[in-house]
Amino acid sequence: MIFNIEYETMPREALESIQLKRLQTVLSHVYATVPFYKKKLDDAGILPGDIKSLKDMEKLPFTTKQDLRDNYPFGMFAVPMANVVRIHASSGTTGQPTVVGYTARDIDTWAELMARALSAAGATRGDIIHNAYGYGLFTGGLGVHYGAEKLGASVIPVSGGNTKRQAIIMRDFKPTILTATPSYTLHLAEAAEEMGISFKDLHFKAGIFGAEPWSEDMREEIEKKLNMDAIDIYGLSEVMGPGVSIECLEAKKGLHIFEDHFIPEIINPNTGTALPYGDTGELVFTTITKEAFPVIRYRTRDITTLNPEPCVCGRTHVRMNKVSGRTDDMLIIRGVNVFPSQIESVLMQVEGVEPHYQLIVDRQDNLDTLTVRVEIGENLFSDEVKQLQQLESKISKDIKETLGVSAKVKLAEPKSIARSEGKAMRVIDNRKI
Ligand code: DLL
Repeated sequence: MIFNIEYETMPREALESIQLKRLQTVLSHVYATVPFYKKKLDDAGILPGDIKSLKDMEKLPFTTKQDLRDNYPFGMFAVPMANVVRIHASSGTTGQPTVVGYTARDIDTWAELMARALSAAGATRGDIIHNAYGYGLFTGGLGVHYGAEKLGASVIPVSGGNTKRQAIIMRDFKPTILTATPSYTLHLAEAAEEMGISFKDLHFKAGIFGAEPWSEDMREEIEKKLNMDAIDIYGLSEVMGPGVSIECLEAKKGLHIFEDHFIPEIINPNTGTALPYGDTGELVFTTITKEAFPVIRYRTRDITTLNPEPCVCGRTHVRMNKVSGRTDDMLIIRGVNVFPSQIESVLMQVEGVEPHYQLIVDRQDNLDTLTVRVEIGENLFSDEVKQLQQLESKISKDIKETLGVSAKVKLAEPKSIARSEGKAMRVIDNRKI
């Protein structure tokens, strides 16, 4: 089912004409209400009225995470505080948190888009949604929650953590859709298994996984192990939260961006030049319907590619490929660029290796070293030391052949790598300390 068939299957020309009108309105709005945007546009010598086509967007200056931090906490809000009904914030693990606000209409828009997203993943009002995204300042929990209610589904607001209780709820309430980070899902499955609850006997038809990068191979692993369709959902607090884009159940190939609300661009992260469809680069978003916290050409740091080809599902909105990583998560190991998700892909191909891993980067004698710690299953763990050493060498060789980078592989005991209740921390970069 397509929740909002009119907008999601709109011919390109009609969509672009709506986008332009909305863009012009949002530009006038931020120019009049947010001193940061007024100054940025004045400095660039551009007035909102100068943007006469979507192509003209390239003239607009970018907005960066640093800009949001400089205006902490509410300096980027484009409406008076009296009109803000909700505040969320990013966790701020890499610095000052970024704070975002929503008007009542923004909350409605978000609920509508999340309902559209859930429906693209096959959810209907008859579904029971087990929502294990964290509730709180993180946008995952409440974002999915409002969308599920808007769709008319039954939502279980279980949030992250309390994993054993979650397993019992999954067994007893018989939810049909799971929403969680992929890493927490694996943890949940493992805990359930230990309690004698197998996902194969549960009632899930689909899982809607996002908030962190996960590879195609991880999808295969989850689908096989947990017996459900695994759908990728993407979003970020600065742009709205979950529900900026999602894969459709029909194709499961690329995430449709809700282009009637967000204009995506791909740029070269080093030069800032806009790139054509099909090229890989940094994803940039302009929000065109938000009231409290619009962003103009916001640099996400996420790396992907846009694909405008028609989709079997009938949606006309452009698709973004699975995010391979963030510009700031990319490891440069002796000059070779590596994303954690690429290592994940290699690991997932190895028989007996579990989807729990950690990448440790060090610098020894001015040389970068990469150590990959990966868990093995109980079956392998009982093997002879020699066999395990052979496996380590094999994985190391696979990584070298596939990615061109040398890595030391250390097999870890089953369940020895810390599990996440939200976003997984895969990389320990000791070079930064
Ligand atoms: O993670 C919103 C969200 C919640 C999305 C639930 C999907 C599901 P933030 O905490 O602001 O918002 O983190 C945003 O997470 O810029 C990406 O780097 C990463 N990210 C989000 N979804 C995906 C995904 C939420 N599907 C940042 N694949 C983004 C890869 C993702 N990375």
